[in-house]
Amino acid sequence: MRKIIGVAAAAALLVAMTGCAGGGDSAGSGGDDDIVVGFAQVGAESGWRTANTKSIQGAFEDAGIELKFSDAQGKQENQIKAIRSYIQQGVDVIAFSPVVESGWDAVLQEAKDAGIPVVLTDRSVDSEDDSFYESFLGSDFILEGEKAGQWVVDEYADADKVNIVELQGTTGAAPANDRAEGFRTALGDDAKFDIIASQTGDFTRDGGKQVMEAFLQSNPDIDLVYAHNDDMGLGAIEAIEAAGLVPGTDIKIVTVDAVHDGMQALADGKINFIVECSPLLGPQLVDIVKALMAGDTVEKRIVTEETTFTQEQAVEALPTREY
Ligand code: GYE
Repeated sequence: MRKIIGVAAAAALLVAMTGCAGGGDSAGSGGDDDIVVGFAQVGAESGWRTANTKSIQGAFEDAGIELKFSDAQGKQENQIKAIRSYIQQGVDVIAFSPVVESGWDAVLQEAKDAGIPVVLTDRSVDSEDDSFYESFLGSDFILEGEKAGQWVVDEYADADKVNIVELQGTTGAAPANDRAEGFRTALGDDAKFDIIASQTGDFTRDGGKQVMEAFLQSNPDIDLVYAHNDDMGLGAIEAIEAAGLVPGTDIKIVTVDAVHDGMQALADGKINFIVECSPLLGPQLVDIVKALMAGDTVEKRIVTEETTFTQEQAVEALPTREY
């Protein structure tokens, strides 16, 4: 009898310990099985986003952590609704990639009041109060814009005049704001670089195509397209070809992301340079969630490491690319 009680007590202790390691306020018996994370995604606007969603869903599945996932279809109000619903459901951690930078303070305050830690992935918010979130995991978009601009400076070192058109990302989104800024910083005040037109293509292929068609109609003399992502660059390629011009030769193209279709176009000579932006944030997000649940401190800012690709480098990298 005593032995049976002993075994039961040991089992109860084990349950208590693993329950504790699982953390959060959800009681239960498993370890990571107990953690519930709510993730509010931007949408499915680009190849980057699709790869990002896949990385996040795959990483949580591998880790055995329950992930509630919502797709905001590019609308901030949908994301706010999703976050509110995660708060109501009492998830352990909320993660999201903010569609735009501003307008988050109210809902973030609600999460804070509910004691639910928030992790920003990919894009940041412009809130003054950084106690609204535990960590921001993602790229340095200003640096990406600077890398794109630096390539232009080097490529056109001997030119007298360079007419540039810019396909901007979603208006108000951190990567649109920052990639525009970084690019201009790199070009500096050299008057030979002239951004003759700049408009949003909303990070989509279709948007890039339509805006580029309009640019081509009103500007006969475009030297270069700077697209804030590959998808808009791919749309621009279609518009350029439809206008009877050769992308990569008649009009050069520099983009950001380095997703598979972009890298293929770079290898094919239709894009001239790509600045990488990694969407593979899932495993790191899982690590952050686990650390938060264990009560460990997490870095407030975790910057993704990334590189750049020329056409030759794309040919080499393509066969082993993960996305
Ligand atoms: O570059 C673009 C996507 O936020 C970094 O969003 C991300 C951007 C990415 O739609 O393709």
